[in-house]
Amino acid sequence: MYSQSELQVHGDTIAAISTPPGTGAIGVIRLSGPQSFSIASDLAGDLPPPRQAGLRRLRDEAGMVIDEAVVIAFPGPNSFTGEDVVELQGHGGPAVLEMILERVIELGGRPARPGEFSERAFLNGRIDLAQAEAIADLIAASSRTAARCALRSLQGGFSRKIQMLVEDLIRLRVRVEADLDFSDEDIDPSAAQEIASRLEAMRSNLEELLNQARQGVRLGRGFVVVLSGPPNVGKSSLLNRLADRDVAIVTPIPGTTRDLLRAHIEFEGVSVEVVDTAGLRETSDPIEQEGVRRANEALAQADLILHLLDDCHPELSIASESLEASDVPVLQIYNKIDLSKGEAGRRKDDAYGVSALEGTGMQALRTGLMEKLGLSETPENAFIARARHVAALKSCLNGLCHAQEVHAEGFGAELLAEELRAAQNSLGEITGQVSNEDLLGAIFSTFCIGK
Ligand SMILES: Nc1nc2c(ncn2[C@@H]2O[C@H](COP(=O)(O)OP(=O)(O)O)[C@@H](O)[C@H]2O)c(=O)[nH]1
Ligand SMILES: [Mg+2]
Repeated sequence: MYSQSELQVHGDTIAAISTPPGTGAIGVIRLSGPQSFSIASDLAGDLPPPRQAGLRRLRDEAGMVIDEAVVIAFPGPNSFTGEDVVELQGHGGPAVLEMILERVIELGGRPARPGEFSERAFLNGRIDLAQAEAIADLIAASSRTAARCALRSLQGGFSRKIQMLVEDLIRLRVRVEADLDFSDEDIDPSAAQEIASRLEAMRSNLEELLNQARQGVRLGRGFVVVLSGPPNVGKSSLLNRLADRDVAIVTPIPGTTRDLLRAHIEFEGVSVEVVDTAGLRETSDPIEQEGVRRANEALAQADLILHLLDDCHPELSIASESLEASDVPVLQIYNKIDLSKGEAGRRKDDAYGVSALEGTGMQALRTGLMEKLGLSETPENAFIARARHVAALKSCLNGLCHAQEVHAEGFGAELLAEELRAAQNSLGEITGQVSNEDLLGAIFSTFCIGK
């Protein structure tokens, strides 16, 4: 855990080109640290008043003008990093920006490591770890929904929920630890009941948050929908329909598709990858066998499985281990209703009749697919999350479940307090209240320079 004194170690001033490489109308160089203002005024002369833009000439050592730039100074602690920050908005050519950066380094700046600005913002308490990650997620967002959800995390939507749970946990710990002093006396049954119901309430809040975080991970990376079913039922035809282009080869020959085929589709601002697979069947063809193996692998990792059957022969399905063993949700689709004269659209909750050939029933299927992915109405409070957050929430949930057992079986306040402390630590890992250098290094090193 970072203590207050460690916040003071940043004696140096970091600098980086914060706009992407290449040419642009403007390019921004950012400085952060105690010497930011002195370096900037050596370069640009008098600095404009705090937070106000001023046009300045940036000069090299010999007094030659390198560029004309808009200069803005943000005094700490109310800056992005919490330190003195300067932004130099010069012309966006790589040569110009490099000359400016070089001069900043000559004047005492140090090139920033990837993510170092965000890391300093975290270490100085400007943002927590989940918010720092949300900056990277917002920049990397590939769909509008992902961007909106990342912004919500950046603004603290996710962190506040974690904080509320942490506070609940702290209150309960205080309550339980107070009992430790009276451990010789009999515990009041009504107090035990109260603790049990508080534990239960926390567990259910945590489960809800875990579900939201799982959805947040999918929103960040996009959803994966995998087509499966016996050969020749029309999986590749359905892929082509969903993608609205000719992605996969379609023939009347069973076993046409072997490799996994992927098509990126944007459904209502959310990125969805639809994966076509080899039909599942027993086969002696080694190529097709490998296809079936890959199909099963893809099925196990899907967010949703579209399981196709031929509506003329719905009995021709083969049991798939991955379908039965996994907890991946499944939509059952009866294809070729043009031949079977079957019912189009939704048949029952998770079953749809379509004709991939003629396109009938597709709208109902698309709607059902969005619903099943939990995307029909992206809730106003959806946020982006990472696998690391899900793991920490799971470990907190485990801790709470243990706490419930310990409490129910009357193992005593000491053990209960210990379980609650562990549960709270798991939550602290998400926001960085509990962290270590390795974790921080792993997180910030994936950022790009200047962030
Ligand atoms: N009549 C009819 N034929 C279809 C339909 N969907 C696919 N087919 C045909 O069924 C055969 C197998 O289709 P394909 O998409 O390759 O099936 P896959 O093996 O499951 O990928 C092809 O001849 C398709 O033209 C449909 O909805 N109606
Ligand atoms: Mg196919």
